[in-house]
Amino acid sequence: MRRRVALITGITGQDGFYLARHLLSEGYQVHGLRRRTSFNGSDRLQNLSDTLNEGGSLTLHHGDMTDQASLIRVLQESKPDEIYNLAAQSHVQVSFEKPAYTTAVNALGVVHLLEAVRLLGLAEQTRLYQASTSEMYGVAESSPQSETTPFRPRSPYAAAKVFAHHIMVNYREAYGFHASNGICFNHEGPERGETFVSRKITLAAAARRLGDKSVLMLGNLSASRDWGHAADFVVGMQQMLQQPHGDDYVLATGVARSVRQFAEAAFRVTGIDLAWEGEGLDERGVDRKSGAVIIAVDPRHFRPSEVQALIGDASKAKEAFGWEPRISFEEMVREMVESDTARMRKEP
Ligand code: NAP
Ligand code: F7E
Repeated sequence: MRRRVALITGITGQDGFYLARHLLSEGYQVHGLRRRTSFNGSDRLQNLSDTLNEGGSLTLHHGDMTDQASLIRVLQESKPDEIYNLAAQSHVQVSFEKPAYTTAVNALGVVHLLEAVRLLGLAEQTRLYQASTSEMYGVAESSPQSETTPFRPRSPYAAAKVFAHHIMVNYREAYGFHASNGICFNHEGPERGETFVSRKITLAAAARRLGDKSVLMLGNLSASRDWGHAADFVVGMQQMLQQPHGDDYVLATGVARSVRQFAEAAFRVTGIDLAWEGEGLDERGVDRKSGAVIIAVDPRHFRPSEVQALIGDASKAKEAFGWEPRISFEEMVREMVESDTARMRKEP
């Protein structure tokens, strides 16, 4: 039987790593789109090309979502059965600093990809997944959020993703594309980018465990998110493309926690019991035992407009293809702190 062929844009990112690993374990031939950078050695990429590519089933291609010709070339070279569009300028705060670039990649990039598929005549044979996001709900009208909750985006990142979401639906309706949006709530893991709050916290917890006394500076401690593990979410992405028709599905755990609670869980792994003192800009997370200040607030991490709380309802995905997260929040946080500790021990 012919092996299924997948193309993953954003393969060098967190989800790209977990999805490539999952698809390779399912016997896929995997192609990945990567940008040329001056720095050639990210851990994830190294891991992908060394460990995961033992059977020669992984091929990386240079390209960029803003360069449609490069997408056309990669599609011609890979002829995928399934495309997972994970590429994005994915940092919400950075999107306020680079709104036009974020729109070019996250919104227009999706049009470049869809049109390339259409013009190359691949629409019949190729199924598409788009990385939609809970950020699209913004100041959500109701809780928990599902596929029918209206979008009220609060950042250039979210506004661009709303466009991408709708253009996927449009190609489904106009041209019969098998096109699906996975509306993913936050998902983390040891491969998470280091400037997202989860990884910032687990890196700081690991560093303190190894003797570092720096205070961790965070922004909005009250923000609340529905945090799951990326390894669970990529399974749902693949399952969406095995359905008879393209559709939109929420992937979420259904439990929300604050940034404070994330920090408490991470420092607990290292034996520190956090207590909170003061309010607003003067709030501090302190070690209950020693009184040492562990966390403080830096307003530079506040966003011009914030999404205060998100929590998802993934019952449609559960009903359609049995998707449910398997890894608990506590297990995930422990894995992240232990992984960061092990990496720091290796490379002090
Ligand atoms: P990530 O770690 O930031 O990875 C983003 C990927 O996109 C990287 O491989 C990056 O390449 C690539 N990329 C950025 N700009 C590009 C461009 N112009 N052309 C080609 N590739 C480009 O993000 P992630 O956490 O894996 O998220 C994957 C996708 O899911 C993103 O679309 C994100 O917006 C969306 N999403 C994520 C979450 C979450 O909680 N993780 C939730 C909902 C939706 P470099 O390595 O070269 O930077
Ligand atoms: O922020 C607050 C911050 O940057 C989470 C992306 O994958 O998930 C991610 O976007 C919350 C926000 O993730 C800091 O204000 C406090 O309320 O980790 P984050 P995000 O913005 O939720 C969604 C679903 C995506 O689609 C995105 O691609 O934490 N927060 N203090 C902080 N955030 C950061 N980054 N740094 C802080 O110091």
